[in-house]
Amino acid sequence: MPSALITGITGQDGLYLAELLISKGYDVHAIIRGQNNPKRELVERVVPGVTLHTGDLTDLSSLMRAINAAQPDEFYNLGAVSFVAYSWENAFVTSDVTGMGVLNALEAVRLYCGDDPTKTRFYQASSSEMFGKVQQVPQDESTLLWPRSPYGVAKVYGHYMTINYRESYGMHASSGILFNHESPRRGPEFVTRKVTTAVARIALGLQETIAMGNLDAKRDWGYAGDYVEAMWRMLQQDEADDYVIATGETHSIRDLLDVAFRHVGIDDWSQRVVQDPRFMRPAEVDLLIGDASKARERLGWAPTVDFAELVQMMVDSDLAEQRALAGK
Ligand code: NDP
Ligand code: GDR
Repeated sequence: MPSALITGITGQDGLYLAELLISKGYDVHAIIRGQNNPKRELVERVVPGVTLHTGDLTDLSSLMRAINAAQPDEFYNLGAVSFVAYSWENAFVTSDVTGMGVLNALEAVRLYCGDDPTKTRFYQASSSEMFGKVQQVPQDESTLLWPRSPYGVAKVYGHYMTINYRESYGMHASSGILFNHESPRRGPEFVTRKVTTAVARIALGLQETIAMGNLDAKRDWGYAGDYVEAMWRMLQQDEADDYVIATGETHSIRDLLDVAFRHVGIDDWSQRVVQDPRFMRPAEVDLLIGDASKARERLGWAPTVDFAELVQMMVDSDLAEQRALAGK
């Protein structure tokens, strides 16, 4: 039975990846942070077969303890401080966890592997935020990186450190440059979930308006369930490498609002959305659109859910959740 160790199990991707690996017959272990993590119960309910180890990406010895206990064939490093807006106000902790945490994870795997550097295969959750002020459209694995936030800078560090460990020690370390991916499990602070929750509440008469930042930014949004499949496929290759994972389509925040409001029968949302400078960023990533040709050719990977389906799936899920919360 193959085994895997995941960081970031309480996040969106951690849960989908754990479900995928369990369905493939893996013995799944995960690192959970904190003395009394409020999301432990969620993890135990959704993926009861996962063995949880207490640990933190900033604490190398805790990672070593977990890896020695789990003896994983595959290590997926999904843990991060991942909210871009938060990273300006908390740049140090973002750098520590999202940047230096990758070094700790690589080092834990390297030490565990001993004389056989490929004993445990490593996945790093890199991000399209590394492209930032984009130097090429669409973006692929060779596009120059130009991060625009402390989060983006920390991800660049983790990305190059992963490549460096592959080149220096011969580790099977791959980096997935994933574009935005969403689902009903997306954290409420991210724009898709913020919009779908608010639209559901407006449709149910629980809320009047939604306060938003920049409506002109464009993102390449895919479905998280598809993207964790790509992570797994990367670690099944003979050679480790870096891959862009994206849909190849881009949409603005306005398009997101259009699809979400239309799904609940509201065609004109202009009176429902107020612009709030609190949600504007010091430096914006204006346009992301990925070219995932390499992943399509080498991994046989393709997205299965399009933008409208994704947004509608999230609105439907939020309608059900908000109805239940309101007792409607
Ligand atoms: P989430 O924000 O949903 O989850 C982040 C996870 O990291 C949580 O489980 C959190 O645990 C954990 N974490 C935070 N701090 C630490 C720490 N000090 N030590 C260990 N774990 C920690 O992220 P997603 O699931 O959306 O994303 C997964 C990864 O992929 C992240 O690295 C993200 O940056 C990256 N990524 C995400 C994309 C997306 O569109 N979703 C696109 C590209 C990259 P806790 O509950 O304890 O806070
Ligand atoms: P992003 O995701 O920064 O791309 O990072 P987010 O959903 O937070 O923002 C996307 C775009 O929407 C604009 N925006 C708003 N964003 C939020 N959160 N709230 C608002 O009210 C709002 N109004 C407009 C933003 O300015 C931005 O342009 C996500 C994270 O998951 C990262 O961890 C990951 O690496 C990248 O995706 C790829």
